Amino acid sequence: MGRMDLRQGSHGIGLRRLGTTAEEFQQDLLSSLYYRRGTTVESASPRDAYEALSLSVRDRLADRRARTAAAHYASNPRWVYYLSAEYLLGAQLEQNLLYSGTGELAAQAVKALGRSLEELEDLDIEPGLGNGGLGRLAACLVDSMATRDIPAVGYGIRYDFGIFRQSLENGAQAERPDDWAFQGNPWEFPAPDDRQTVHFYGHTEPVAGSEIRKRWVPGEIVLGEPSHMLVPGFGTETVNIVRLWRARGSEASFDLSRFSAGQYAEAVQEAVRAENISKVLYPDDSTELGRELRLKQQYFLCSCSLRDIIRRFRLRNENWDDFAEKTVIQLNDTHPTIAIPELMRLLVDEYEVEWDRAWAITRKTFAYTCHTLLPEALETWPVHLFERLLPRHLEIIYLINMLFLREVEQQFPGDTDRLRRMSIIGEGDERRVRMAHLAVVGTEAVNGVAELHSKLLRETVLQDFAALWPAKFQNVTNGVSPRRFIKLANPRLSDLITEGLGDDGWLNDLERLAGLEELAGDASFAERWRAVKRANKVDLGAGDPDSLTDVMIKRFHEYKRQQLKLLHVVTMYHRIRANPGGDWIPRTVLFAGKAAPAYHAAKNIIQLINAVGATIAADPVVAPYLKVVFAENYNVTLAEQIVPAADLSEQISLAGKEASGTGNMKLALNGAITVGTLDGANIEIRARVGEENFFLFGLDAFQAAEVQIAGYRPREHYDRDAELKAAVDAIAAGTFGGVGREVADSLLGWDEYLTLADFRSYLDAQEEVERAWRDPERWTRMSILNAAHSGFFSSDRTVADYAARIWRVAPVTVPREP
Ligand code: HBZ
Repeated sequence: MGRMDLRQGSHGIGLRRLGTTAEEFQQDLLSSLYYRRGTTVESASPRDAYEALSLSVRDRLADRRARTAAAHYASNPRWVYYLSAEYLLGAQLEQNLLYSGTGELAAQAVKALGRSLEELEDLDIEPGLGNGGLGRLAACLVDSMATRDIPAVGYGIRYDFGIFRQSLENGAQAERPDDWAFQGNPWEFPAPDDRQTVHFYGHTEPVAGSEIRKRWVPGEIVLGEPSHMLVPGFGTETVNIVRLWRARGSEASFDLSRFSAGQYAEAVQEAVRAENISKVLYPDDSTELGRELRLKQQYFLCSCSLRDIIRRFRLRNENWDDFAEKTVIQLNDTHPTIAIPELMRLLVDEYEVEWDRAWAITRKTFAYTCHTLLPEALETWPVHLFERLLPRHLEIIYLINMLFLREVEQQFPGDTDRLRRMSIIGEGDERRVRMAHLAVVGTEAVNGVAELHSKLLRETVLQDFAALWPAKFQNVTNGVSPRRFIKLANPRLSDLITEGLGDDGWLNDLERLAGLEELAGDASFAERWRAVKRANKVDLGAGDPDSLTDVMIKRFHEYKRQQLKLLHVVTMYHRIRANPGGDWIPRTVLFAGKAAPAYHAAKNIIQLINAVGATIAADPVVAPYLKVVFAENYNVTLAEQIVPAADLSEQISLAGKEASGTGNMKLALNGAITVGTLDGANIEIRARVGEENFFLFGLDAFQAAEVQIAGYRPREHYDRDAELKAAVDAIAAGTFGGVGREVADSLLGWDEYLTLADFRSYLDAQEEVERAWRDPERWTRMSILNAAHSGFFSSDRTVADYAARIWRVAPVTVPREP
C-alpha cells in the first residue's frame, strides 16, 4: 500500500476484474482459501472459511478504494481529518457484505464450503476500541462521511486490548482482557511504509538566531506503525479509511549486548515500554485519571496523525498558507487536543514558519467537539507531568496562553478574575493544563452534541469563552447510522419499512421515514409491525415475547441512574407481592452495560441488579410477571440484537447531565417508546415524535440546578413517600444482598443525581406506560410514529450539518467503474 493509495488507482495495471456471478464469487472464495489461507476446502477450519470469505469481500471494496484514492488525488480537495482516541466500529463482515452488495453471492458461495453465512458471521469479532457513545459516534460519523462522499480519514489508536470483556461472577462484574485480534484481523491493511517517529521526554535547546524556535532533544523515541480499515459509503462509490496507529520500539530499543549477556528481560525492556503505549484502551468513560501513559497515548496519536496529514498535504500542495484551506481537523473531545501545540511545534520548529502565521493556520485548521458537562470528565494534566513528558509543548502552551490572556485583557480590561477563570493553566494546589480551554482557544469552532448540551456549554462550563467569541459556539446534534442500526440490526423491520414506503431509498435519506405516518393508522400494517417486534423478541430470547420488554442499555454511571430503574423494579416487586391476584402487566426488564473497573459505586449497582433479579426469579408469586435480565458484555454486536426487540427505552439520566445519548435514537428508530427526562437529545426526540408518543417525567435541567442550590435533602423524599421508603429500606436491609447497604447509604446520604427527587414522577410515568401497553393499537401507533419521526437522527444528517456549518467541505464524486 504505502503512498500508492493516494496517487493512483488500479486502472491501466491490467488487474483481473472481480466477477459478479455466484460462480465467480465462489472461485474467488476458493482462491482466497487456497492462496491466502494456505489451506483447502477439505481441511479448512471454520476460521479459515471466515477469513477467506472476509478477504474475498474486502477485495470487492478494494477497487472502489483505489478509485476513491485516485479521485481524491486528482481533485486535491479540502479534507476532513477526524481525530479520535476511540472507535467502536462494530462487526465488519455483515456490514461490508451489505455495503459491497455481495450478500447474496456470498451466501451461495459459502455453501460450497459446506458452511452457512450465519455461522461465519458469528466468528466475526468486533474491534472494541472504545468505551461507549463517544467511540460509537466516531464510527457512525466515518460511515456517514463516506456515504456523503466527503474526503475524510479517521485517525485513531490500534489498541492491542480493547474495552474489557465483562462477565458476571456471583452477580458481580468481572473483567477480562479483550484480545480482539488474537486470531488475526482480515479487515486490516498494514502500511509499514508510512510509519512515523514519535518523541517523548528530554529537554529543549535554544536555536541560534531565533527567539521563538527551539530544538527538542528527546529522551525516548517510539515508532508509530499504521494500518487501516476500509470505510465504505452506502449507495455510493466512496471508500474512505480509518487509519490506526500501533506503537513499536525502534531498532535501537533492542539491546543486543544485554541479550548476549543473558539479560533477556533487560534487553527488551525499552521495546516493551514503547509497545505499551498502544497496549490497552483506558476503560474509564467519564473520569479523568491523569495517568502518564494516557497522555502518552494521546500525544502518540496526535504526533503520528499530524505528520501523516502533513505528508498527504505536501503530495499536492506547497504553500503553508493553503494548509487551513485544504485541511480541517475535528477533535473528538479533548483527548486529541495536544494536536494543537503539536501542529504549532511542527510549523514553527521544524518548518520554520513564523509564530503568528503558524498560529493563524492552526486556529483555522482545528474544530472541537465536546461530549460532556460533568466537571470530573474535563481533562486537566499536571504541569509537572507535561514538563517531563512533553517539555516543548508546555513552552508552546505557555506562549499560547500568554497571547490569549492578552486578548482577553484587551476585551475586558482589569478583570483579573476572568483571566484566572479562562487561563489554560489552572492555579490550584497543583498547576494543571486545562485541555478544554486549550481546545477552545486553538480552534475555529466548538460544538456540543445536542441542543440542550450546547446551550449549557455556552451558559455554564464555557460561559466566559462564549462571551468572548459567541460565533465560535455551535450545536451539532448527534446521529446514528441507519444502515447498521436498522437495516443490519433489524432486517424484518427494514423489509417492512421498504415495503411500506415502496423502496429502500430511506436508507440514505432517513427523513423519508415520515412516510410511515400515514401507515400508522393502517390496521394490517400495524399488525405486521407488532409481529416484527414479537419475532425480534423471540430471537433475543430474553424473556416472554409477549411481555413488555423494558431496556436500559448503556454504560453504568450514577448520572445515568440505573439505580432509579432498580428502585422501580423493587417497587413493582413489592406491589405484586402485596397483591398477587392483581392485573399485572408482565415485564422483562433488560439491563446491559459495563462499569469502569475502578468505579465502585457503579459496580455495586450492577451487583444489586443481579441480586434483585435472582430474588424475583426465585419468587413464585412475582416471577410470572416480572423478570430482570442482565445481558453480559454489552457491545455493538449485542446492541444490534437488543435494540430491535425493545418496547420501552429507558433514558432516565438526571436532566443536564447526559450530553446527548445515541442509544435513545437507535431505540426510537426501531419503534421503542422512550420513558425519559428532558435531557440531551431526549428533548429533540420528544419534539419530533410528539409529546403524546413519549413518556416524560422528572425535573428539568433548570429545576435540578435549583434543587441543588437550595440544598438537596434526599431523606425528605424518603420520609414522604411510603413506597420509596419501602424500596430503599429493603435494599438497605440486605434483602437482596450485602451491597444494598452501600447503595442505600449513598441514596439517603447525598444522592448526587437526585434519584429520590425524581422517583415519584418516574413511577407515574411508568403507570402511563402501562396504560398505553394495555391498548395494543395505541401502543403500536406510538411505536410506528416514533420510527416515522426519528429520521432527523441519522448520522448522515449530523455529517451534513458538520460539513455545511463547521467543515465547509464539498463532496467529491468517485466515478463508477468504467
Ligand atoms: O458521548 C458520550 C456522552 O455521554 C453521550 O451523551 C453522547 O451521546 C456521546 C456521543 O456524543 N460520552 C462518552 O461516551 N464518553 C466517553 O466514552 C469517554 C471516554 C474516555 C474519556 C472520557 C469520556 O476519558
